[in-house]
Amino acid sequence: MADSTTKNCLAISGGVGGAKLALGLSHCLPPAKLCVVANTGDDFTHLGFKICPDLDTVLYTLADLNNKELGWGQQGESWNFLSALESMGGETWFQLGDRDLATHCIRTQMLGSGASLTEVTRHLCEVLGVNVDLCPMTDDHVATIVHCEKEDSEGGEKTIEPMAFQHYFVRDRCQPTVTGFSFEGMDSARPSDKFLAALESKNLGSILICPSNPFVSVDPVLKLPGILEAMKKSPAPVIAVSPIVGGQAIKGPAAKMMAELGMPASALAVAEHYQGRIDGFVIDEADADLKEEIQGLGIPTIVTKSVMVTLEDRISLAEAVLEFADELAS
Ligand code: FO1
Repeated sequence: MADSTTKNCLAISGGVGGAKLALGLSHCLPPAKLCVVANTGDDFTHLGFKICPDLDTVLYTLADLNNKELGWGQQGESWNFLSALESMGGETWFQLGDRDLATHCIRTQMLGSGASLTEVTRHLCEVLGVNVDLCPMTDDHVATIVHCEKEDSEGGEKTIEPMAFQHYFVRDRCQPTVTGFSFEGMDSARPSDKFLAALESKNLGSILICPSNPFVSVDPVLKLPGILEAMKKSPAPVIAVSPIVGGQAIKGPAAKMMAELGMPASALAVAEHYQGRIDGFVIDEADADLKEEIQGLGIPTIVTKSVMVTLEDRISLAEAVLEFADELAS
């Protein structure tokens, strides 16, 4: 068996695609060998609760509690809180299920008494029986801001309006036209200790960028001060899995964002976006014809089945990526 089973793996995850690959990896590696770092740029405080969508999507997926239809929150949810809230005139555009609410309540309470987001996440993993090392990219405040085109009421000249991520993603259903992104708090944010420790581990064999949105799920992680330098210093190869297959995003607004940013929604454009920050790239069989061009960027590339429908798909993609890491490392 490739020696990746003895090497540590660090997976950078955001959203559903990241959680799927994280699950596949958790079936290939002993828990102590897998660290999953989740984007926290989507986090926000809503109705007084601290909500961490990308952490919770991985947490629930690894605990097999995730709502597979919605892609967020828990399966078998009840919505009594939300309907009571609605009857009282509360904000219900961001739907909080009753079980999911317990997570936000515990997290808000622990943060309020001084715990770090890392400590909160460790507690949630413990109580939900998740023994993979899941941690936030940072314990500091970082908020992804989506810059959107705004027509003034008379339909006159267009202005650009900075929008909080969840307002863009959920309240406005990703409809606004995106012109760019910024990350509030980034300059003074520090990577979490767990993230840095995983990156600096002597036994690190692979750093995987999961098939997540490059702009709003991956870039916030890579833009944390010191991370790119630490990744370059590490002997472990950095491998990204394309979230774009056949010109489409498997889930979410990545393809729409790329079009609005003037980029073709293709795996090649994703590779160009990551160029200089990755050592290898993974594309789906549907995009096999792009392999030469991507390798022409100086990025070794493998073609495999990257669309994950079943658990077996998740596991075989994880195996393919770990094997690729071993090849690049040797
Ligand atoms: N996404 C939606 O499209 N609608 C929702 O009402 C919604 C609620 C929600 C509650 C908790 C949570 O952790 C995630 C939730 N999401 C919802 C998804 C969330 O906006 C996204 O998962 C990320 O921010 C982007 O990956």
